[in-house]
Amino acid sequence: MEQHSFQPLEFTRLPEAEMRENARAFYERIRRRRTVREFSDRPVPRELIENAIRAAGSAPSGANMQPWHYVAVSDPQLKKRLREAAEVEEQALYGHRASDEWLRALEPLGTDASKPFLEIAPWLIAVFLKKFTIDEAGNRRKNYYTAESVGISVGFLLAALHWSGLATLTHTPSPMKFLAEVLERPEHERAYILIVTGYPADDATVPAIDKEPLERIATFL
Ligand code: IYR
Repeated sequence: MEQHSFQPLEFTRLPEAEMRENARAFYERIRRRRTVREFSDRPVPRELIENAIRAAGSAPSGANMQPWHYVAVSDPQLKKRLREAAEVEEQALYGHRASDEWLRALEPLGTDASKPFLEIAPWLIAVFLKKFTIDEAGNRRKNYYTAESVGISVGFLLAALHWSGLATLTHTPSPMKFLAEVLERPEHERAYILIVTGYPADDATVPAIDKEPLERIATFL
């Protein structure tokens, strides 16, 4: 393949004091993102979702293959179908599919097979991973580091939604095959995660959990 043309990097060098302040402010904001399971049905403008997906689409990816596809669902009928399909899988998961060890790990969160938020929240964003990209001529082009790339992109999406003032839930109904079926995605796309977003319910609660401090998660050499 021919090499890209190269252009000057757009980079703004900031005064160090401003960098420190930005680093602190970002941490203060992002650490307040919580996984929310109780949503308000208050509508959220589509523009917010579009811009969050644009942010996700700006993520780095293996050989810039951008191996993701985002399906944003606000249609009540589709949300109902997704909820019904998810609950069928989750009933099997909580009923017999999950190991005792897994169920014990979930116990503190108080989750169960009932997923009302899939109908209540104004937007569901289904994320698909593309092992291949099929071009206009129908040729399959292999993508690289797909799981890493989609994970990074979803990180951008979550940060963008939180930054916009929305609550998010990273939902991984298991198995997720129904997502591609209900949303009619092509066979080379695999469901990766379902992001639920909107305003939290007025009385939403979250588990009182904390994150490991820097010393526990990082080593500086
Ligand atoms: N998919 C199930 C179970 C579940 C699994 C994990 I790992 C979680 O962090 C939370 C839930 C559910 O959504 O209930």
